[in-house]
Parts: sequence; C-alpha cells; structure tokens
Amino acid sequence: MVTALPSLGLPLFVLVMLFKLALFDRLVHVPYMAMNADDRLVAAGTLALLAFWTLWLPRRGRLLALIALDVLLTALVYADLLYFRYFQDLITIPVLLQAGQVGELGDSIHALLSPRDLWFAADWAALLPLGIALLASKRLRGALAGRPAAASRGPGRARRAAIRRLASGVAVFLLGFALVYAPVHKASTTWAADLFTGNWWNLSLYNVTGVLGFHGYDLYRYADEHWMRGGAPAPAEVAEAKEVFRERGDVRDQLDATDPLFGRYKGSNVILVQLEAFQSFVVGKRIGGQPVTPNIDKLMADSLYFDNFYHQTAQGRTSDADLAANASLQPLPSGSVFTRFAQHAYDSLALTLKDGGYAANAFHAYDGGFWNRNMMYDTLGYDEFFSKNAYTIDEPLGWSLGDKSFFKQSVRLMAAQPQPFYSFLISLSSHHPYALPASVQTLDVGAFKGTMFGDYLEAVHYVDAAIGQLVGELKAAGLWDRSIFMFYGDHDNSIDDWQPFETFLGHRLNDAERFRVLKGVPFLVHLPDGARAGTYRQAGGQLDVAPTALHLLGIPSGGKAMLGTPLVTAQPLAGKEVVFRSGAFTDGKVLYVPPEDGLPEHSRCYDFASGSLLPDASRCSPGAQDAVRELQASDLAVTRDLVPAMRREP
Ligand code: GP9
Ligand code: MN
Repeated sequence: MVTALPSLGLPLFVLVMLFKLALFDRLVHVPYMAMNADDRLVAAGTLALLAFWTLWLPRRGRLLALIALDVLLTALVYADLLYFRYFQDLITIPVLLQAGQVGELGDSIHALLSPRDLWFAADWAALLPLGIALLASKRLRGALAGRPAAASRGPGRARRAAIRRLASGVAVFLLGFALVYAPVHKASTTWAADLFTGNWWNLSLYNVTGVLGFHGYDLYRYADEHWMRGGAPAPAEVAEAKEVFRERGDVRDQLDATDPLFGRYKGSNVILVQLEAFQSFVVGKRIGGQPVTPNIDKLMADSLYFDNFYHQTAQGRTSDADLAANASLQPLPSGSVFTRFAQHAYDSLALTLKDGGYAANAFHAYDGGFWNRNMMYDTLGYDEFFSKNAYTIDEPLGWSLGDKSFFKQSVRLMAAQPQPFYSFLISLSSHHPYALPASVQTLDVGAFKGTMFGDYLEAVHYVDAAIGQLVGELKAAGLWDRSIFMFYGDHDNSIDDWQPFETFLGHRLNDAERFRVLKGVPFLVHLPDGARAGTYRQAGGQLDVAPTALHLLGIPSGGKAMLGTPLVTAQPLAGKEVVFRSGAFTDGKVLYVPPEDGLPEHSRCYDFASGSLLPDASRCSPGAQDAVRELQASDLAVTRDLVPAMRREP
C-alpha cells in the first residue's frame, strides 16, 4: 500500500485538489459562472502544470512535495474564499501590496468562517501524519526505497529510470498545458474576446481560468505592467506632460481669480450621481405624448443643464467615467485605470475635499470587487465605500438593487455623515440589456415595445422617477439646499443599430449627429439656492466635473494634476476643448474625428452646428494636436505613477 503511494500520489493530488476547487466554486457561487466541463479541464490542467515537476523527485521527496503543494494551494484558495466573502473579489498582487485592504478583513474574520469550510482541510487529517512519518520514520523510508537504488542496479538501468522520470514529467506538463490552453483559447476567441484586454472583473477572468489560473495570470499582469514596460520615460516626454498640466492649472487659477462664482457655495455638501448608460438624447423627449424624463425636466427649472456635455470613456466604461469625473484624467487606450493602476496616486475630488475638512463616501449597491472598486476607492481617498453589503435588497431589479431603493438607502447613510460631505453615488438599474420586469415598465413605448431600444426607454424612465424620488428624499432630510447636487451619464447604451434612434428622434442622423448622440450624456448641476438655472450650450465633458465642484466651493485646484476646467462660471471659457480617447475633439464650433486607418487625409473636420464637413480640414489641426498632447500627458501620469510629479504648488 505505502509503496504504491508514490505512483498514485500525483493522480490522488489532482483528484483531491479538483474536489477543493469545485467546492470553492460552489461556495463563491457567482451567478452564471458555475463550473462547467471546460472549467474542470482547465482546473485539472492547472494542477498538472503546478505539480508535473514532482515526478522528477525521488519517491519520498515526491510525496512530501505533493503534500506541501496541497497545503499551500489549499491555503491560497481558502484565503481567496474569505476575501471573496468580504470583498466579492479575488486576492491580487496589488491587494497584497496595498495595506489596508486585507487589514479591513481582520475584524470581521469570524463572521466569514463557515463549518462547511472544514472540507478544505479534510484530507490533511491523513496527509499530515503521513508527512510527519515520511520525515521521521526510518521504516517508512526503507519501505519507499523498496527495490535497491537504481544506481546500484547498474548505469544502464539508472539512466533508463531517469529518462522515464524525465519523460513522464514532460508528458504531464504537456498534457496540463493542452488542458489549459484549449478551453482558454476557445473562450478568448469567442465570448470572452475582450476579457484579457478589458479586465473588467477578476471574477470574469476566474470564470475562464479558474482560481489557480487566475493567480498565474495576475502574476503575469503585474509583472508586465510594472517590470516589463521599458525604462524610465524620456525627460522631454515628462516635461511636455508637466507643461500640459501646468497650462490647465493656469486656466483654472485664472478662472478662480476672476470668476464671481468661485467660492460662492463654500462649505456646501457635494452630492454627485453617476447614471448608468444615461444618454442625453432622451432628456426632455416625449413618446406618444408622454415625457420620457418628466422628473429631470422639472428639475431643470431650477438647475443648470449642459446639453453639449460628453462622456469621455473607453474600454473601462463605468470605471472610466468615474475616473474622468473624480480624478479629471483621461481613460487608457486599453483596459481600465481602476483595474490596471489602482495603486498609483491620483488627485481625486474626494482627497481634495478631505483636505478641506470634508467627509467623502462612495455608494454603489453592487459587488465591491467589480471594476476593482474596493482597491480604487481606497486610493481615491473615500472614507468608506458602501457597496452591496451595506444595502438591504428590498427592491431586487436587474443586476442588483433597484435605483429607487438604492437612492433612498443612500440618503439615509449620507444623512448620518458629518457635514460638509462629498457623496458619490453610482446607479445601476439602467444597465444593458435594460429589460426590466413589466411591473416597472410604465412608459408606453409604442412600436419600440419588446425591442432593446424600447427597454432602454423604459429603463431611463424608471431612473428618471428614481431621481425624482431622490430629490424628494434629499429635501426631506434637509440636505437639498445645503448641497450642490450634480448628475451625469456614464456612457452610451451600446445599442449599435441607428434605426431606432432615428425613428425616435424623427429624422436621419448625419455622421456628426451620430457622434453627438453616441457621446452625449446629460450633466445637470443644482446649486443650493437654485440659482443660474437654464440650458447651457458650451461644450464640456466628464473631466470637467471635479474642477466644477471645486470652483463652486472656492477650493483652488490649479496645483492639482487635473485636466478639466470648471463649467459653471459666469462666462463660458473661450476655446475650451473636449477631448475623446480616440483623439477626436470638439470645442463646440468644430468636431474633429481622427482617421481610423491612420492616414491624415482621412481625418474629418465637421462644422459642429450643421454637421457638414468643412472644406478646409486644417481648421481642426491645432485642436487635434492639443488633443494628442492631453491624451499623452494623461497616459504618462497614469501609467508611470507621475500624478505627484505633475502637481504644481499654487
Ligand atoms: C457595475 C456597474 C456596471 O458595478 O458599474 O459597469 P459597466 O458594465 O456599465 O461598465
Ligand atoms: Mn456603466
């Protein structure tokens, strides 16, 4: 029996660990991600890749190595389970490096344990005594040595035995590689095509790679991001980026010094709401005589509404909008800053306000690990992130809690905060694919009924109602006239068929209009005294949100590494450009769209108002160069952790 163990060791190890990985999957229980046949192949393959080398060890060493591997991997998977129970995420290298995150877990560790977890260690009852015996017992050593040592059986046999061992190790490695490669390749070329570039959720990666594969990928991701990206940036590049940030800071300083609205609302709370997939083309519109956004329409009567306001997001979608609005920086060309560079420094609205004596909290009723928010909100400086755990799911809707209840519970949470405070809320109910239950669909969308576009209209109508309730609740809590209340849409609705848009809007859309519909999101600012109400036509974008709030509060931002400029000013800023990740820009007069194929002659320069192509494209050239400068400066600050170097003391 004991002598058979070395040859049975590896298969036994794989079986036992497969059981533990399946148990992990069951306990984390992510909807739609239960382990399937492909996942089991990947899991077995990963285990083979982790353990193939044990076949090269002598029999006793092999058993000891397998026991050690079992203990180590079990500890890793169990640590992931505990971390997941608290943060709805997996442990990553940045998590381990960022103190605070794991520490937070400490106090609640008892609540995270479950008796079922003992299954993870069930095999240790047999393995640990075996391990000790292997180390201590001479008899066992003798039994395992069994046949006379290969060397004493002559050099030919010894060589053959060594070759056999080497070959079986290589065979197991190749088998493991194939078992991992085939399903992962299949997924990453089909449904998970953007997964490894988008990186939107560690759990989505887990769904393809399994938990052990995820850690391998995370290690690679970290090494690639931090150690393999060439040497230090060229000093000229850094100087140029500094210059861009300095110019922007100067514009803000200048406005702070001259604009009568600077500091007009000193000491007010700031309540900022990011609305999921909320585009501006629906605002103020009617369908079959019914207003789509009656509450926003009403709110506009005593608010500033910017109808040339644009989202500036890229692959990082919701997280890009969050970064743009809160850190006034551009998103990256690929992936999300939240997942790629959460451990870098940023000049966020929360941190700046906290320096000014504010409390700052983030509210979003979804898994805290999504978009790496647990980590990133720590970096951005919030006192607390109220994620799904902080809410009672008394209105289940779509992905999570309905926005009506989310807002209501959030007002309760923020009313308990010391004032002044900054509260950042992210809605969720109007998330793709927008199909809310019939009981919530209260708009008669006519011919759009049953289409995704019709569902979208229903969803924004519901969100509009939620906003109406939110305003009522803020008034009831005595917060409305003590707060600057702002909301903006995060990004477009990803409906790529233009036909329903054109039917809804009642006319064909030219290319420039399509660009504006696609990028246009609402930005509304309600000042504590309801002043300056009206619709403002000046161009602006998400990067301008934080500078706008700081300007109204009278907190200078000229020295911060921010790229936006305030939008709520007595006079609109002349020549302001809104820059998009593609290199497109608008200043409200022209719209520049760079060539998709990179050939300069294919760039387009439109007259913004009419949407007609300007015969002289060079009209857009200086602006296009500025757009590139802004994007390069932002990328450098983000990827090289140079935000601190971009600051200038005011
Ligand atoms: C989830 C939410 C959605 O927390 O913010 O993100 P999205 O898919 O829109 O980027
Ligand atoms: Mn979103």
